[in-house]
Amino acid sequence: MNKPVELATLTGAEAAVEMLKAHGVEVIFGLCGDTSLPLYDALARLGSIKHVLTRDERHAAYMADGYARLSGKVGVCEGPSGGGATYLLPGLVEANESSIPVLGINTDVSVSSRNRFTLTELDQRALMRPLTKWNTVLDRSVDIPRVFRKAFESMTTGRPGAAHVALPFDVQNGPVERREVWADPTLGSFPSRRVGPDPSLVELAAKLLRNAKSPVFICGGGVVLSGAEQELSSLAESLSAPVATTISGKGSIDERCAHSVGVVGSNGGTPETRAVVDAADVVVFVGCRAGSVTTERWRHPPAGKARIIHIDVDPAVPGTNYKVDVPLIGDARLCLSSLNDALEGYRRDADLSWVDERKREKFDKFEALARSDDTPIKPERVVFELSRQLDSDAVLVADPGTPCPYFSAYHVVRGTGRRFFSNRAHGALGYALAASIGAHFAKPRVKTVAVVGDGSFGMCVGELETAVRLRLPITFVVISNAVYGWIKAGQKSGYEQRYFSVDFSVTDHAKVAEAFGVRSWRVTEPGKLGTALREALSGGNPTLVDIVCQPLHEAKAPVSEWVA
Ligand SMILES: Cc1ncc(C[n+]2csc(CCOP(=O)(O)OP(=O)(O)O)c2C)c(N)n1
Repeated sequence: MNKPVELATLTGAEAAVEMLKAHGVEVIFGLCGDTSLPLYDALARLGSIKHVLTRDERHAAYMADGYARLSGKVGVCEGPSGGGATYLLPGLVEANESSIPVLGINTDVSVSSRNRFTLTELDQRALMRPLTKWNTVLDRSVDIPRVFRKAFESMTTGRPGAAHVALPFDVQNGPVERREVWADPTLGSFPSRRVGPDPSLVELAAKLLRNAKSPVFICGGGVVLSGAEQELSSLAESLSAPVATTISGKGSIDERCAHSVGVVGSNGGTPETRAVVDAADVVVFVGCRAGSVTTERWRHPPAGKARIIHIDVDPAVPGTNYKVDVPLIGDARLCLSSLNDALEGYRRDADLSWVDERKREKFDKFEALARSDDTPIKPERVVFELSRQLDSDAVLVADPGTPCPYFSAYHVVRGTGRRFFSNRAHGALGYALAASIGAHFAKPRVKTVAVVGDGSFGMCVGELETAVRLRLPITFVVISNAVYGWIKAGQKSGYEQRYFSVDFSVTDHAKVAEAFGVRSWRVTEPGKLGTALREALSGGNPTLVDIVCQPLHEAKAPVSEWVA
């Protein structure tokens, strides 16, 4: 018997929700609006997808980003037209540039209302085009299934990235044939459809590595994104090669092991880690763009000194910043695995104790500062006290300012995979609090902690309400110094201490958090830090520790340099 017509036809909003479900989406972060009413109604009626109501679309996108980084699945965020789109944008940009698949959905004014001075109308297609990997504004409801398939394929294949879909109000109400609603669910996770390297280039790279005297790996976010940690470790072992990482590459290798160098570059690197890079005669970049921060403006490694093998899934990356001897284009796991095969039976036994000595020098300096009882509390003390209390599987999210370079340098990741991250593409302040909420939804059983500066706190404080409403067991740590410290440190080192418009007034962040219903501590003495953090970390609800800290421009040995 033929099905009744009603059952064979969905509304556009229902089809959009079904397409998300078909790609395995379980949670969406977002904020309601007039143009989103059909979508919300479909989400309510069709069940199964959890909707996390946020207090700002910017943070909805950051939550989707944090969720994607920890779950390995596409993160989805949504908001209404106009301001909802402009507010969603910062998170999509960060995700796109950081190679994280995040789908942004903005509803929009009706197609029939376009170009008539309709409230909230803006050209979402033009707005999002330069900032996402793929985007569109729908004109017809029948295109919804095809558009969602394309968005997921685009986000999770090749170099992952963000996509944006605008759903006009009348498109949400238009018809879609149920039989058109289908998907390849593997496109909901990343990387999907891995591509391997050219075998002849693998042979060339293997030859270079066999002849190398002092090979060094520099790993970016690509290793963790691709899940290539095991292959990296096997290769590093057979070559007895040190493995350095970028900030996003933390988690590529267990930082306690003999091969690990730690983070290099101008944000989290130190002279000791730089020395290991400078000693290389062959540098292997893996899933790393060799950008200004990692290479300290292309000075480490110095151009022309070492031979370069560059592994990246994006063909445009190798050769952009260094003359490359062998480009290996493909998924990091497949490339490293091919190199392991090509080097089978080869073993280069080299003494790595010199790497260990450099690390010891670095951590001796750190510990001298970390044990200091000086007030205001030194950032090193904060890293020391927090790191030692975290379980090895805990997830730490660091904002720019003091948190990112200090935790990158001195928080030792025990184990592999994503246990530490920061928004390294654009480094917008105020990312970590929301990203930690997203991370929690991906891994609810592990402890999640966000460390933010007080400048950052001012940009994300509203989401404390989300954490309280949802009773999320996340600990927020505020490094409080009443200054945009990183910039003031730049004015000190580069502009003869002509401090200008960087100081702001002291806020009691613990009191602010308490007003939201967050259990909080304000710590001014180093001796009380350990207890406060222990109590905060053991809570089953959101907690916040406000730590009055030494500003960066007063630090004797700042961990990083200002590099424009
Ligand atoms: C949205 C945004 N605006 C401006 C900047 C430039 N910026 C980089 S670090 C920094 C200061 C950070 O201040 P705070 O969060 O208080 O941390 P601190 O450096 O004092 O530890 C600023 C303003 C930025 N990264 N993001």
